[in-house]
Amino acid sequence: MNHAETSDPTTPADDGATAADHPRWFGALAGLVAAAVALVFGELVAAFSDTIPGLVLGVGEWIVDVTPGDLVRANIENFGSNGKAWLLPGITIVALLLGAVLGDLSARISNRIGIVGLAAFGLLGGFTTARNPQSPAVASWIWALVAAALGIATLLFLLARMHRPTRFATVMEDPRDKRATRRAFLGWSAGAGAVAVTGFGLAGKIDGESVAEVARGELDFSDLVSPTSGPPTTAPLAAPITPGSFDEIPGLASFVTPNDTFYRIDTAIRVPQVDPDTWSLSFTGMVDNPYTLTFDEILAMDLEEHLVTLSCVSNDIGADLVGTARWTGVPLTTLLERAGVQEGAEQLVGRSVDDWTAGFPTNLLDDGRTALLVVAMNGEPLPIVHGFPARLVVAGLYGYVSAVKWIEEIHLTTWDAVDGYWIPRGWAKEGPMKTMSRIDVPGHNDNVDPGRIAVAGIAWSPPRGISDVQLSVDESDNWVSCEIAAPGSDETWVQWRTDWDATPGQHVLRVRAVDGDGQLQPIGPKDVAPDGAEGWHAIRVNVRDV
Ligand SMILES: Nc1nc2c(c(=O)[nH]1)N[C@H]1C(S)=C(S)[C@@H](COP(=O)(O)O)O[C@H]1N2
Ligand SMILES: [Mo]
Repeated sequence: MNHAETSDPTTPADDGATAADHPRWFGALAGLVAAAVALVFGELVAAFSDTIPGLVLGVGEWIVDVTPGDLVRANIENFGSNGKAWLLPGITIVALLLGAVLGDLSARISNRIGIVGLAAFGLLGGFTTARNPQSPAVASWIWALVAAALGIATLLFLLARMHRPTRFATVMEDPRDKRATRRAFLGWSAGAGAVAVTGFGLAGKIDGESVAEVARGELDFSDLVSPTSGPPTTAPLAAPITPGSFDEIPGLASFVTPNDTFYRIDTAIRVPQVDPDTWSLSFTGMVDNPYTLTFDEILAMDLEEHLVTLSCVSNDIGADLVGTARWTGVPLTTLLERAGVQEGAEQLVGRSVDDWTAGFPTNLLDDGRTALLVVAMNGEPLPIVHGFPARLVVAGLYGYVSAVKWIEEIHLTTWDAVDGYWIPRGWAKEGPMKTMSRIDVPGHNDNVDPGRIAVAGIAWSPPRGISDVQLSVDESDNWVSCEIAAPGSDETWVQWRTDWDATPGQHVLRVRAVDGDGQLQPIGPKDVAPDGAEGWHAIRVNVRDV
């Protein structure tokens, strides 16, 4: 920028054209381009760093954190998967529009408005990017303020172009010619806009593999565990058992959920990228021997493998925020024995690298249920979105009170001392999983041919297990037991199937399960908040006339 031309950036120059001579949207365009330059600079910094987020992301994380849970209770839990899809584009658009407003006000009233406004952007960006525990605070602040400064410089430069063409243009055209001024302004704006767009594309390209992805790729877990650990005993089944699985039924959830289709729920807009070489897990609080484990130390321990069904408390009747995987890791009881849990330590609180927390009663571990510090999922290192390098999985508890991903601390404390992340946001402090069943085949509203067709689905009630699954047709009280495929354990779902003689017309199919203690699944319906949905899944099927 040539300072001779903008000696006083806060007052319009009095020679040449003035802002009032131009279409009103010129100022807005200048502001929009300036905001874009600042945002894109932030994206470029983020692309080069594993830990500094872009400005938009920083603001997004902050919004997720401060949104009152009771306002958007069920939705907010989904920020980690599809619920956040609108958030970052939304923030970007709002930021660009605010930039446009600032540019307009600057052009018409005073450049000070743009300077102060963009500086405020920078402060918000610095505050929001620095506050995440994964981010280096000082560097985050510096880059946010540099981004804002670049935005301000761009705005002042473009505003100055509105008042008078560049020196280059003066050689060729009359500097008093409004059209030349306009052409120069639009040219510079288009140029700066193109730089921003290019930068944005570049940021996407540069953003390569993180340390976590590289380290995960180098791990070989093919012989991590000798298959000695048998599944816990199963409940006596009232339903007929079929050996094997019903995996061959099209449309039915496979008994083991593949990693790439396993549901994902977390508050992380930016998936934590943890370097296992520098990561460690600490045992703290009410323990006699606080200690810290490295990733290699964990891998060297005796690992066990268990099939466990994990569900989100937000899983509604008939929904799919539930999955079953083969989890490999160290039993929590082994790790806690070494720590020496003190009398009165009623709660185990896990904390992740992004400061998410979940807690459950320590005495739940006394009943022998599977509770693992997990390093592998279905024989592979934990996928990054599922908690690499390590997470907790506790059979029979919803994820929000137990299944801490990217864990770095296990803290023993009293029941009242700590509330996990979702508790003050309106969810129940205790989160035992409820008995649930689901019809997968046929699908709701499917059109089928009359005759004998397979009806199939899943049912779960960890750690109690499932003893019966029953189907009813057309609201009848005649509940018929279905076949159950040999269950993995009481801690997993079961697949069930039955044959149904479909007659032409519209029909309703309902399913309900009985748990391993003989308790019938509650009829509900109850909403997912505050402690998990209840109710029998029903679907409508249209049977064709033939
Ligand atoms: N660090 C962290 N761990 C977390 C969460 C989170 O938001 N952050 N969400 C929990 C919730 S609500 C659920 S249901 C499970 C989901 O685990 P998954 O994404 O591997 O299926 O993770 C749990 N662990
Ligand atoms: Mo969840």
